[in-house]
Amino acid sequence: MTTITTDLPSTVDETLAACPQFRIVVIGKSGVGKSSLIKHIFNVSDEDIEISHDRAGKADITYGHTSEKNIRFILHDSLGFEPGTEDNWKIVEKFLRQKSAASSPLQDRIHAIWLCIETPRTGSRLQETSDEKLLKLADTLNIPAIAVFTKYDILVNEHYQKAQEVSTSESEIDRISEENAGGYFNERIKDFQDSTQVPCVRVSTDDDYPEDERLESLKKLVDVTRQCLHPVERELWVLWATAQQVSANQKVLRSISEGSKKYWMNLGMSTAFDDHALINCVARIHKDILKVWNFNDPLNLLSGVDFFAQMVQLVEPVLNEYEATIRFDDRLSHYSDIMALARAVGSTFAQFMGAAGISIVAIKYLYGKYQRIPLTARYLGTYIVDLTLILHQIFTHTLHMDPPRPVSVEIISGMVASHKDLHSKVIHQRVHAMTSGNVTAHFETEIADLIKEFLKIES
Ligand SMILES: Nc1nc2c(ncn2[C@@H]2O[C@H](COP(=O)(O)OP(=O)(O)OP(=O)(O)O)[C@@H](O)[C@H]2O)c(=O)[nH]1
Ligand SMILES: [Mg+2]
Repeated sequence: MTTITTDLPSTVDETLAACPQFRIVVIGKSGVGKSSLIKHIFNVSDEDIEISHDRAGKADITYGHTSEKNIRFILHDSLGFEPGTEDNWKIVEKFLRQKSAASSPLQDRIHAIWLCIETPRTGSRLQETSDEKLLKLADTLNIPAIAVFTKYDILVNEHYQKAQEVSTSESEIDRISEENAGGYFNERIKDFQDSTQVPCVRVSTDDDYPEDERLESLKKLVDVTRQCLHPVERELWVLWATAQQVSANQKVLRSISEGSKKYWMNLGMSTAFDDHALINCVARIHKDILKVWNFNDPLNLLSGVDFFAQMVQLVEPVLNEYEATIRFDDRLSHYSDIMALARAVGSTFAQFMGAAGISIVAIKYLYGKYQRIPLTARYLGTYIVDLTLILHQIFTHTLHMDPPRPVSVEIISGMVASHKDLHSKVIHQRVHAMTSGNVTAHFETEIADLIKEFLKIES
């Protein structure tokens, strides 16, 4: 797919230049569910990161697994410390010490550790001195660590069988088993939590576990991980939001904060875009938002000209009033006019937009110089809200699929169409109201608030 281009530098690339990949260590016994967790959180397959349990016993913590499907993380996979693997402790300890020195660059350091432990069940042991030793070391080295209790669904299933003895209603059995499993879990991990003081998160990646509960458990892990990141390393907040593939809200909040650093600031009234064609500004905003979402998009559909043309078409009604002020001759959108304009601006994309049915007024407006006028604020503001809501819908739609979940032409078109039917009119009216008088100095905050209001995100 031909992708859109822009000559403006990317803010997200600037933020992530010092540390482009989130380095995570995942430790746990063979079969505990490490690879399954990684697949779901980072939206990759076993083959993508060359890890599978067929290689049990061969996990080498010093090896950084990366994936082309998600370039924003590096995984260090390690077995736990079962009896007879004392050498492994020494290897892990040496590696953690090496990779945590405050003197080394942020990108070389370990940013978080997930210690995976199987969720305790009736009759199973939980406390392992080696686990506690590891968490103590992480604390000493100032590496954020989280205890991740895997296969939580098995515990719920145990309680499901008990709940069947007290109720016959399916929904009641589900409710009772979730509640009792939760109570049992909290009781079982209490001593561990008290002695280690690390956050404990229970997760499941099992297909048979209700989807809502499964996704909630994974989102919780993503949110807790984010909360553990040191506030002094704020670029890690953006990086984590970009790397993880479970929480849409983190993507939205970080694309807002990245946008607000430069290109969204005083939207329509800032000098950041002076001397550039408006289309370059829109393309920059579009591509920077995409960088934070970091979709599994091997065909570059979301940065491709087709989707960009769909977006331009969606936002086109914003130009209606402007169109009315243009002379009739200028409004003609004959194919020959578009070809002449395309030749004038030297763009095959302009031809493409013409062929896609976008009016010559819109094309002229986009290929004209960026102007500091309320219409520009309205256009860019509407574009940002529409794009963010559509990406949110694509993301949450694909979240229901098994990883890896690449985007497709059908999914994108479907989400654009449903957004157009359900939300775009209201959004256009709301942004129009914000820009009908003087545009406020912090218009970008109003735009961000509108996005959060629609998505019911509290920040
Ligand atoms: N019921 C249930 N099974 C799971 C869950 N997560 C993983 N499994 C199963 O547990 C087995 C081992 O999972 P892996 O993800 O390969 O475990 P691992 O920790 O990577 O194992 P090694 O690579 O050998 O160290 C597989 O059969 C998974 O399907 C879960 O949340 N619930
Ligand atoms: Mg594995």
